[in-house]
Amino acid sequence: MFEKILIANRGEIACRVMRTARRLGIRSVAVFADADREALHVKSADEAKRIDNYLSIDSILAAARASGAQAIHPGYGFLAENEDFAAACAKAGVVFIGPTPEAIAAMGDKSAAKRLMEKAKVPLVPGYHGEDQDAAFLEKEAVRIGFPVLIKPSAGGGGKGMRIVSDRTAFASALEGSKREAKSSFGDDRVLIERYLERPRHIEMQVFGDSHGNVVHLFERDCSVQRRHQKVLEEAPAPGFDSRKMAQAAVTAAKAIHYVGAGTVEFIAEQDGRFYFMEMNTRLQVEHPVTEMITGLDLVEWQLLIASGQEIPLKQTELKVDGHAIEARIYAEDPRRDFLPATGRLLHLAFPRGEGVRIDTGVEAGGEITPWYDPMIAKLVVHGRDRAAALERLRAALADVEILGLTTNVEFLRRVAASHAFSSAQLDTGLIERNRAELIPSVDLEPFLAAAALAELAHEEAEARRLATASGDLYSPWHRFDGWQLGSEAHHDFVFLESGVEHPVRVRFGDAHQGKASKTRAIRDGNDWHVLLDGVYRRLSLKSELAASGAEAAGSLTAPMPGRIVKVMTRAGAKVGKGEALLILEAMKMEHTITAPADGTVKTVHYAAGEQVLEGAELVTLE
Ligand code: MV4
Repeated sequence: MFEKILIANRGEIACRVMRTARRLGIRSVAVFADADREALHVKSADEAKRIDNYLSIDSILAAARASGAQAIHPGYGFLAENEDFAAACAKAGVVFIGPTPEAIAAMGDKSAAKRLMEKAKVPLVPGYHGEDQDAAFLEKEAVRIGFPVLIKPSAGGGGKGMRIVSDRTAFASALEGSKREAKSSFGDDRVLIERYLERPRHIEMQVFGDSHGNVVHLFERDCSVQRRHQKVLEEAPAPGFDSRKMAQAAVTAAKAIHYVGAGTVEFIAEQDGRFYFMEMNTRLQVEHPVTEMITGLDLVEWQLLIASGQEIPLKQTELKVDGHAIEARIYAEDPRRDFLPATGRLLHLAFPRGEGVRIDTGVEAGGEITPWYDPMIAKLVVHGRDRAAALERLRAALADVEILGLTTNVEFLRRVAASHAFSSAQLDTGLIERNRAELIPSVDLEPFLAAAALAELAHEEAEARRLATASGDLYSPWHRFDGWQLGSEAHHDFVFLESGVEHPVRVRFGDAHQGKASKTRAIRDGNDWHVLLDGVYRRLSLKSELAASGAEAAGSLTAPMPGRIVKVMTRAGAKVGKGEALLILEAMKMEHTITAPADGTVKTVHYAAGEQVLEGAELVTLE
């Protein structure tokens, strides 16, 4: 076994790999880009090396050499499925903890992978995945397959460049669109054509191969609950699905390419149970913990054993499913703004603990979610004796997640977990879209405004008390801290901003109403009140304070909120006068004109019309 490994990744998966390494007595080397100097994965490692970025093969191999690591775990994403990286590791004399470059390449090209699988008799969706890319020929193939068909880029995965075509007249332009997108995304415009399945389930099989020719499967995961190819909930086993034939097909697929290491064979399944090979992911997946929970195994340990040349530790007949597991991915994103990634500091972070609950995270309170990397905050994984028990644990655990500082999908996850569709396991890839109204309801801001207003009053009183004590002049009218009870004013007005909308609030003193008690947590950060009320988070900005500080004055050149640039009215080199409109940002269905704060010259325009921007993004640089 290795004595020291380098983890060429960041975030939760880097921390996850290090946990197993530590348990096995293996030293771990973290690598970090400048933005991650203080990150949890750096603190969790035995040593750490700075790299240029997580995609720099040279920089990572230099870190491996300098630290004396014998092997590299790539995690997922970044270089995990990069055959050049796997080959470069071999050339540098470092073990790549994963499959061979040949196996990565065999599955990287989706058309070639399907041809290989066809030869191995793994079931495929009826379609064409040959080399002939002539438009008229492909159209004839589509007619032969039968509409609706799906055009997919050969080089891609994950839905990019895919086009559904419902009849022959729409084929030619859809083909053009798919090829254009494939070319720009993958640098390769070859496509394949398949019959389009309307309501498929996404079911994938976990497999392992070793260098002695053994292959086993670790059962399936149902990942049907997705949103635009982003998985939301994953579970194992797949409810109501007999996976025995799929397991055989997955083992056949892995054997066909002499697969070594952890891999996932992805299928789509029709509601009647028929299934077809989609692609194979040649890495450890984000959702691997659900498999660990139902098998009681550590998949990273298996990866390390296999990479060091050992045999798979168990035979297929020794592998058993115990109970049911569900994973929920907690993201910094705003479901109410079409799941736009959210950025900011995690002001407060509390996760549930307890039997059958596992949290995999790579951040801590005080840490930041930046636009540079994936906005996943944590994976919450639960286990129970059956699906109902696991689901009950999921609901209880999600109710106990507390995150303040930025918008997350936790509320959305709670609603999915509570929905009839998910509870009754009516799983297919359209579950979220079909239930959108139930899953993303509009919310009543009133209790949040009340909580923020009261928190602000208490804050101002405490502040006045502090100033009075500090000044020594307890009688100055500027240093009143007698609150409202003794004061003559009958009310106090505030204006809060939430998602770009103003909300006036009047707090009246003296009226005693019987209210409803709520569990509330509020944190003030700058001019923002971060409020968690009965588990639901909202950020409310004090408008008057904003105006005073000028942070969001008319001339701000950063995006006041996430949105899309609809129009750019200036260009680099242009002389602009104070107040002149520079560009228009659309957010929350409103247009916001960004104007020049002073006379000057435009140095750089950072965005073009149509582009999405994150909150706080610099839009224009003036000089
Ligand atoms: C399909 C399909 C329906 N019919 N292929 C999307 C990404 C890629 N991995 C495969 N995908 C799909 N391929 C045929 N012939 C529907 C999807 C699909 C999907 C698949 C798995 C999980 C979520 C999905 C969401 C939308 C579409």
